[in-house]
Amino acid sequence: MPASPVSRVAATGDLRIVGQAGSEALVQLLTPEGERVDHPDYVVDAPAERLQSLYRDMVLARRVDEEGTALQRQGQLGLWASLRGQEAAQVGSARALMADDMAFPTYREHAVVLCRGVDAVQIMAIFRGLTHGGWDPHRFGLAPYSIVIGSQALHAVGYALGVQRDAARARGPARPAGQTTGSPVAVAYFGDGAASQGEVNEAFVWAGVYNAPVVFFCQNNQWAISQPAERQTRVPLYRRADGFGFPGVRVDGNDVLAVLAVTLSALQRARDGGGPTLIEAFTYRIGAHTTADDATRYRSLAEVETWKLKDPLERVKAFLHRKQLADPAFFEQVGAESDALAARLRRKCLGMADPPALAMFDHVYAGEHPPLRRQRAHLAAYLDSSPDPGEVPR
Ligand SMILES: Cc1ncc(C[n+]2csc(CCOP(=O)(O)OP(=O)(O)O)c2C)c(N)n1
Ligand SMILES: [Mg+2]
Repeated sequence: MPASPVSRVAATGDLRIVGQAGSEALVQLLTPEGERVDHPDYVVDAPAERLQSLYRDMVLARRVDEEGTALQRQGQLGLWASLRGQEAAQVGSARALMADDMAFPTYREHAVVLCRGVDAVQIMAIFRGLTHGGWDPHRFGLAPYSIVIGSQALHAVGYALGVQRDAARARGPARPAGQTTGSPVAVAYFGDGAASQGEVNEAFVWAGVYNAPVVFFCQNNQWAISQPAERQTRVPLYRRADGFGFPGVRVDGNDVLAVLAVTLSALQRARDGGGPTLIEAFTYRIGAHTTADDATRYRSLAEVETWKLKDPLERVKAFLHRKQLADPAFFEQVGAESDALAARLRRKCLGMADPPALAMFDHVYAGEHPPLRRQRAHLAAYLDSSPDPGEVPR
């Protein structure tokens, strides 16, 4: 298929994208050793500032993740789902998005959240159990986290179909169905395990049949809690797209440049009315599933150590060093920024006030209804009567 053009890609920076999704091999532009390699379908011309900025995003995301893990261990958060190892997959894809695109994350997309402009403090508030959502989805072009595996793939397709219909209505009935040039795109993030869910497969059906402007971004981090990826599929995940009638591409998920290039291309395709793409970002979950999991019970240390050698941050750092695209002052400045962010996060997190217990009933339904009213009244009466509000009501 022809190269994806033009205007929206140009608007995202000095990246030159050639080619299309559908390549058989793993797309890689930066090796684990930090060497630039060519790919016949994806050519990226990334200036120093853009590489520095991607590196900075990944450093800050990793730091937020480290603080999240530490705060959970100190009893300040109820749970934390680590993104360690997946920084390139998340930053590369999120930095390809335009402001009016809409991302639908799982519970692990902290770097995506940061790239969309949300304060990391809001992520902490979620894992501290203080908010139902954490941010305004419309303002940030980012749906709330979804714990229900795979559900957000259907949400993304529903949103994409809405975008498609809005565009069709705005432009008049003469437009061919699926023609959405320049329109926003929905991006569904999900994992290798979620790829087995009915919702994800139903989302593929709808997206394929209606040519929806959606990108399915699967982070194959090799594990779904304790289930290895080979228990989810007999073919590489990206090839599942064939059966639904749209292209699939497997990208080195630890290579931020390759992820950026592949995602930009898929987004452009969707904007041009070309329909969905499945991107499989081949990566690895370095940490446990969450702080409630002990990964040493089901996987070997050797496997983890092998993947650590493919660290997404180190390869960009090595490239920046080797090509003298960043001086020591840059790395010092990023380090200082990361320290300041961590200190602010800790201070803000520890200072968060508990919401009133009755606030748990707010915003659960669009409107009030009798059972909800009864439950709220029951809890209110209990709280009034009990000397110890921490006690579970019977
Ligand atoms: C519908 C549903 N079923 C089961 C679970 C429990 N669960 C939470 S995470 C998870 C594994 C998800 O694995 P994957 O999609 O690979 O994402 P990862 O956690 O590796 O990022 C499961 C089964 C859930 N949250 N929702
Ligand atoms: Mg997984």
